[in-house]
Amino acid sequence: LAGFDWADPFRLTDQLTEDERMIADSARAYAQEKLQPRVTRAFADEQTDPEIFREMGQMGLLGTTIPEEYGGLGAGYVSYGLVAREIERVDSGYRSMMSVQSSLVMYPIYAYGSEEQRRKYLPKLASGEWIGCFGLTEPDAGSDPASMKTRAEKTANGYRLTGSKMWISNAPIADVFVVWAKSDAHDGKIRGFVLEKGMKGLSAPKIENKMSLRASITGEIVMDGVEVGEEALLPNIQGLKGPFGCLNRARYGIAWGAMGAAEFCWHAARAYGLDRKQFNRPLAQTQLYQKKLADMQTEIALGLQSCLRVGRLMDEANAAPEMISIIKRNNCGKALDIARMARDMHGGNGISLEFHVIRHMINLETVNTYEGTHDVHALILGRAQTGLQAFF
Ligand code: TGC
Ligand code: FAD
Repeated sequence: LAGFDWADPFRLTDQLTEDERMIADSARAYAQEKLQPRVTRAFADEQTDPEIFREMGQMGLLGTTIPEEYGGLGAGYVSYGLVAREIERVDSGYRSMMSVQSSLVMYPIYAYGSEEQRRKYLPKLASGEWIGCFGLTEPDAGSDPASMKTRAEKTANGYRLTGSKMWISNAPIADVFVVWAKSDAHDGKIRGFVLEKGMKGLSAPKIENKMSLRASITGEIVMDGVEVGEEALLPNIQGLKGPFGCLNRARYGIAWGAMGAAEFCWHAARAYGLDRKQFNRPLAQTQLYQKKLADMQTEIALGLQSCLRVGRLMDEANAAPEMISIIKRNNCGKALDIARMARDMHGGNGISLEFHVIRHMINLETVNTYEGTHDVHALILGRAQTGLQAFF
């Protein structure tokens, strides 16, 4: 029988291509060398450094799946997932910054945009020169985006947008805003628009005092009669499947990312237990400690393997959204459990930012909620297997 690598139980690495390994290695080197040293301060001070977008752009970490002719890396979804895992090993907020830019801003412009929109926006978003945000959620429309109130009225030359979006990652520092609104000119159907910083009537105030995802800035988007031309409309999509098409990609990335945060917590708990002695022996030599480590290892090994399977299907354009609901829901929930367990295993030190586990734990509360809450994904899966709608 072959040997066992405790840190890679199912030998995920062996299942990757040479290119995928290289992309993961360079994302890991960047994240560990450049992000890890500044995350504690950024989280404590609730500071987002826009320079990180430029750095990620230089490393080719923005728009991993977007073709090279538009500035992307032209790689597959497994590569994108591996990048998310490495960035979130440091902080879910940094992964959020990356995945909003890649899946929620670059992807819709690439998939639903005109050739002019692609050429205008994608290269600058890929390099990180421009920062993007995605406005779907509203103060009164979270899990139920179909009830959004934002409206686009037809004008002589284009549209006038009125409404407000809530809880929008990157918004206060964004140059490019992909927003979704019900359009009078299209029978009230949901349409996507690309707005730009500085447009009259557009503002993005910061949401203060977040206790989670503090290294990633979040804001509102206020649209007070923002007038845009026809060229701001994303021409090639209408209806909720527009934003959902983006969410499929982002949710998939989150499933990998959450496992990165969980792996950090698992490794930290193992190292802590080997180092710390109580009752004259290492904590790691107690049965309860080892059981917790075994639970973490098992859930992470299964979670990563499921991500790889769905990623391979995405690369074949053969994945169903329900598969993504399974891995987003389960991996976020499991990562949150693992982070809480790791926090406990660190004892009093576990509540200090210096040991990182409580930061991951607090961040994962958001990750479990955004992009469809844990329970909303249960309802998606319940509907898929019973045929019965339980949302309302
Ligand atoms: P429903 O009737 O299910 O569907 C309406 C239309 O949309 C289509 N559709 C999908 N298309 C592609 N992929 C999917 N996953 C799709 N899900 C639905 C569907 O086929 C239909 O199309 P058509 O042509 O027939 O009209 O819609 P519903 O209103 O009943 O939906 C209910 C529910 C709960 C499933 C849905 O609304 C939902 O998923 N809610 C959660 C909302 C959410 O995820 N918001 C995320 C906001 S963005 C964010 O959080 C970013 S954080 C990122 C970061 O910082 O990292
Ligand atoms: P609600 O929908 O009000 O849900 C509250 C609770 O009720 C949850 O437990 C939910 O599971 C439960 N619930 C809801 N409906 C049902 C039902 N039918 N049956 C049973 N239980 C139900 N949005 C964007 O558009 N863009 C972004 O960039 C973005 N970034 C975010 C960043 C952060 C830090 C956060 C916290 C959120 C972000 N969001 C973003 C918003 C996020 O997607 C929403 O918070 C999420 O979809 C949940 O919506 P809500 O907060 O309105 O909660």
